[in-house]
Amino acid sequence: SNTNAWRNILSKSKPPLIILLMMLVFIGLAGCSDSTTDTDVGNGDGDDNGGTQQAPDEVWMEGRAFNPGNLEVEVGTTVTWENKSSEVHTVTSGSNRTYDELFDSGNLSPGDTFTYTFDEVGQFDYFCRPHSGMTATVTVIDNG
Ligand SMILES: [Cu+2]
Repeated sequence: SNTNAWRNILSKSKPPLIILLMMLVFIGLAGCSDSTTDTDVGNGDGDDNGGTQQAPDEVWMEGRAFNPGNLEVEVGTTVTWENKSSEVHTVTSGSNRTYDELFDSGNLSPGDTFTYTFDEVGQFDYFCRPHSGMTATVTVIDNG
């Protein structure tokens, strides 16, 4: 029967054929499981949903720091902050830990995002209300 024929082939060429079959199965599985693409790169719409690639208009809260600490963007850019840490943070505009009433995210839980559109050129300092060491800057430029 067919089954016996296969059994013969497998037993006569034991290691090579079985290894070849296993490699084919492995390659097939690897080809189907490529799920590393981040659909939010670059559009800054705040729906990153845990993507692993940071877009040029994103600031991540990692540990107790904003990363990057100084983000430079073109005027008109909507910046997205995403809390990648395990603590609550805020994105609160102002220097010397004093709110200047431009933007304030309120409490951002792990995984939460906040967006703000910078319509004017300048340097915009901001800080996190719960963590005294957590300050950063967005520098807005106009390249014409
Ligand atoms: Cu914080």
